[in-house]
Amino acid sequence: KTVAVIGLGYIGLPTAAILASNGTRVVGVDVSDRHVNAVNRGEVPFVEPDLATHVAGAVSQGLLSAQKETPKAGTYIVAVPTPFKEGYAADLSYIDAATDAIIPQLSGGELLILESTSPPGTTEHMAQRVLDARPDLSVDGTNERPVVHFAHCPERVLPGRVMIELVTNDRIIGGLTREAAERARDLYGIFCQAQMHLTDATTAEMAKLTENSFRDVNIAFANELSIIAERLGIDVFELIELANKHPRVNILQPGPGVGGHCIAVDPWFIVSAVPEDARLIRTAREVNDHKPEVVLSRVIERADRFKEPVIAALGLAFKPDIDDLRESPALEITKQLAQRLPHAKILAVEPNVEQLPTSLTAFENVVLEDTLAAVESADVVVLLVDHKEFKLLDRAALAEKAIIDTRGVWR
Ligand code: SAJ
Repeated sequence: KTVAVIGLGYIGLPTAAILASNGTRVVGVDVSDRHVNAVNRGEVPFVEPDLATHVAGAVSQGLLSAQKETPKAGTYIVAVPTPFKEGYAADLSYIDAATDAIIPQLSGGELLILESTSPPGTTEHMAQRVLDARPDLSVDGTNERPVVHFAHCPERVLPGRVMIELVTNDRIIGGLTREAAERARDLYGIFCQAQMHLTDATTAEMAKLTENSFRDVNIAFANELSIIAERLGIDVFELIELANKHPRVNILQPGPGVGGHCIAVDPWFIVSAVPEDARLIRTAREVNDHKPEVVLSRVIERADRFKEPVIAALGLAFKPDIDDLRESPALEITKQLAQRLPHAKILAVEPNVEQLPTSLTAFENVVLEDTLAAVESADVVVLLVDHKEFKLLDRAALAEKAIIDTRGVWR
């Protein structure tokens, strides 16, 4: 039976491609012409290692195609964005739109899987939306109506390793009913070689949010330590290294803030679901969101010692050795420097991009520069991302510079 994957983005397309390359007939659905056309040509509209081979192979074998309309299918996998809106509640409008497009295709017996990272209760919300529109169906066979099965199977793959981690990561499968969970397990078993853990849908939703909140809270601890250590005049990286010699201590690394579209977003879904109780999780978010401001004030303090300061800002991406700028604290810091120091010249360095990102082109005092050239002509050097190019930099080039190393790579 056909599997329809709704949303051909960073998660939907790899999932569609790996199902298809294992012999399943898959129809990908997306609102974007660019994505649909690219997939039908056997191409990938973004960068992810090995994905292109899977897509090209599956399309040429006739197992994968893409379209804008939601088809009739045996299984639907919904992998659309869940951004947050004002007040940090999740914006479920993409999930609702995908559900509404599926509803007229249902006749009973189908499996609906929500993969998008979602606040607790979203799978139930989706099921209720279906039942409201289709009182002739049920989720558990009540009154002998035809059953539509619902499950939440959150993705946990790391960008850059998606095609490997889809196969090797354990999977959490939360069903609204046991049968729904078992059906979903059988589907993921087509490509997932790791363990699959069955639970209910709300626990599965929370498990995903918990994993990313765990990381956020632990990074916040490291970021708070970096501020405390500076006040005490000690090196936070040495401090953490020493504390981590304890067999039961494992502190993460401080940095200029937390970026990406997962860890900086998902904890808010817990906070907005239970605002009174999620105190630590909220505080961790605030600590991490405040860190760019702390870095900015250090840089401005140093730059103020020069009449027309030249500042090299090393790194724009949200983490090392990628070109992804989404929610990047490094990008935000560079932009704020340009805005707040109009008399300064900002040399933005990002070895993984070819052009200055559009959010920086509006500033006349910013240019994209090579690592060495930027460092050589700078008065102040601020390291924002631990890219390998920066780790390898000849330390002699840094002599006489005012340095702010947010990642501790030049210690
Ligand atoms: N960071 C630090 N210090 C650290 C570790 C990370 O400052 O010690 C920063 C990074 O620089 C970056 C941010 O945190 O700005 C997030 O990077 P990351 O590598 O921790 O995570 P992501 O956002 O790329 O991917 C996470 C992963 N989740 C976990 O590790 C629990 C991934 O497995 C998830 O699939 C992904 O979120 C997602 O889609 O939810």
